[in-house]
Amino acid sequence: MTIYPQFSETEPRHNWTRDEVEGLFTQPFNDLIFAAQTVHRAHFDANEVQFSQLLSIKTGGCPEDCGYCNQSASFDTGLKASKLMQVEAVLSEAQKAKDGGATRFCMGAAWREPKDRDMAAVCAMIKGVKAMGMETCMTLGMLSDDQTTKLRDAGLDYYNHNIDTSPEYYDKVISTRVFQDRLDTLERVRNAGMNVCCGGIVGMGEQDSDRVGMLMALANLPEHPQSVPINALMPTTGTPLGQSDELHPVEFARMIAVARIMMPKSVVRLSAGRENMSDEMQALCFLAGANSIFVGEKLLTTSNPGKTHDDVLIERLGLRSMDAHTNPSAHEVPGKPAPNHADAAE
Ligand code: SAM
Ligand code: DTB
Ligand code: SF4
Repeated sequence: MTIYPQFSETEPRHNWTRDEVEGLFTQPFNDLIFAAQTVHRAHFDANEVQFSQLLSIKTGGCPEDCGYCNQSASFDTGLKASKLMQVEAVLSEAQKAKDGGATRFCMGAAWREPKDRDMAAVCAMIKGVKAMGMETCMTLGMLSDDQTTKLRDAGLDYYNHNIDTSPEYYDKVISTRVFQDRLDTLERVRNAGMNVCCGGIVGMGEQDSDRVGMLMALANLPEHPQSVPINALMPTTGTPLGQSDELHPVEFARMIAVARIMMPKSVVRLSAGRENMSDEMQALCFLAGANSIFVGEKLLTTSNPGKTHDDVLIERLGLRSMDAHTNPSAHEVPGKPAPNHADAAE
């Protein structure tokens, strides 16, 4: 009789084989959750969750055709496009997020890549949010070397750039870029010394093998992404994937648990899709090793449970807020002093 499952290694590894990962996914659920909790507790306080808040700083009209996204100009979703927000307006939203309990602020733009003329405003947003003491994250699409350096010098803590699905399923979801484009930007971000936030979406009609492939692609990167968002598709009418079947809650929890085991020191984020999840399902995800959620009424453009509901759930589960800058896998991104700074003059 097996009383205890095989414990997984609790230190990061980068040589996961398909057989091993399939083995993790298909073990009995209780064994999987036990292993995930064991790995989780080796590096994190199991009752701490990071509260992050999103803001869409530039909405809609995107030239890419990601089949899940209501912000693509290729699909008629009824979403109104808008220009890049003013820096002051972004900082005012960040302050509200902080007052509401968020310790991390993630700014997203519906761009294929930023325009150089927008970089000064984007960097001012980073500096302003950082000065409030929150962790900063941005997701702006593909980056050039120069843009990457500018973000790093502004002190950006994390750059979010998802691989979204397996390399094999990628061209069924997106035709305007290839998987390697994503890897190239991730490499730039990593080499510049920023922390990487990279994950994907489930419930897009992918096979079990695609969920295996996606986690292998993430965990076998030269460094584990310090932050791994697992999104449940928020289906929108008008997008090619708007009618996809939801993944069963147990399969979703398995995805979180396997991500936790494969990337033991990373913050695993229970990201989009909480609006459609029961409290019990979310509790299962925390048990599986998720330790961050997006708070607030809205994600970027779609709805989220909101503070009233979340506060009750968080209290019911006895969860506490994780302090900013305590991710054990992340490094500090100090930013470059302004040219007139005393140290810079040396
Ligand atoms: N345009 C940039 C990009 O794609 O990298 C940044 C913004 S984009 C909205 C950020 C991420 O949000 C995507 O990579 C995808 O993983 C996620 N996302 C977008 N639409 C979603 C949806 N309907 N459901 C779940 N996740 C979604
Ligand atoms: C991530 O993986 N999920 C967040 C964040 N990174 C940028 C975005 C979720 C977006 C969900 C659809 C929307 O609200 O527009
Ligand atoms: Fe554009 Fe990002 Fe949406 Fe793709 S996911 S259509 S790149 S905003």
